[in-house]
Amino acid sequence: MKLFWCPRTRAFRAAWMMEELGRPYERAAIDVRDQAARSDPEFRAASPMGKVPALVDGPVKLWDSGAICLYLADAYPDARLGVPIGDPARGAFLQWTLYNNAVIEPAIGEKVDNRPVNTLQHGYGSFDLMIATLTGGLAAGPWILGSRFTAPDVLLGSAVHYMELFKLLPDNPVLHAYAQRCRARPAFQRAAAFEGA
Ligand SMILES: N[C@@H](CCC(=O)N[C@@H](CS)C(=O)NCC(=O)O)C(=O)O
Repeated sequence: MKLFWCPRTRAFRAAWMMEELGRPYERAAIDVRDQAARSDPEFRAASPMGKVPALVDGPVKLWDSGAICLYLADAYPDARLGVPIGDPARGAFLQWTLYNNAVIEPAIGEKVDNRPVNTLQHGYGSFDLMIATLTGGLAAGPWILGSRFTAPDVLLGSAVHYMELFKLLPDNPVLHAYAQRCRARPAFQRAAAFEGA
């Protein structure tokens, strides 16, 4: 597998997921802040929008962090980062895997850009509703599906970690403790080490 990656971007999630997966892969650094690097033909074939992360796995090409996590969890079940079709927990697995890119990210945009709240019209609800819903989901813990760490924890954990870093998290013991649990994982720490390299 080949992961197109750039430090201090959303590619962190995909690198963390690859480290959780524990399979060999190549990490190809693409500086997305540099137009020439973004124009690299091999990269653009993998990522039509010129964004990271992007993953190539044989004939499979994926260019969204949520899709990458979902694909890897399903394609490599031995890693036990997914929930098989037919398992009653599959619904919650899908719901929370999509929650980051569908709800958390646009809700952060609302907060950062100070946009007016319109819970009725905005598909993501609002920043406060996003936080309350995520907190409710993690109340039992320790992970979003309960006792087992799964792919959505990579996406949600990255989001909570970065919200904490950028001081966007309200005083919320459930989410702070979750961020700490995520940071304690060796795979998280390996992916974080790439960021600094
Ligand atoms: N939906 C994508 C968004 C990826 C994305 O926007 N990545 C940014 C870096 S954080 C990027 O590559 N930006 C470069 C550009 O758009 O020119 C995902 O989550 O994978």
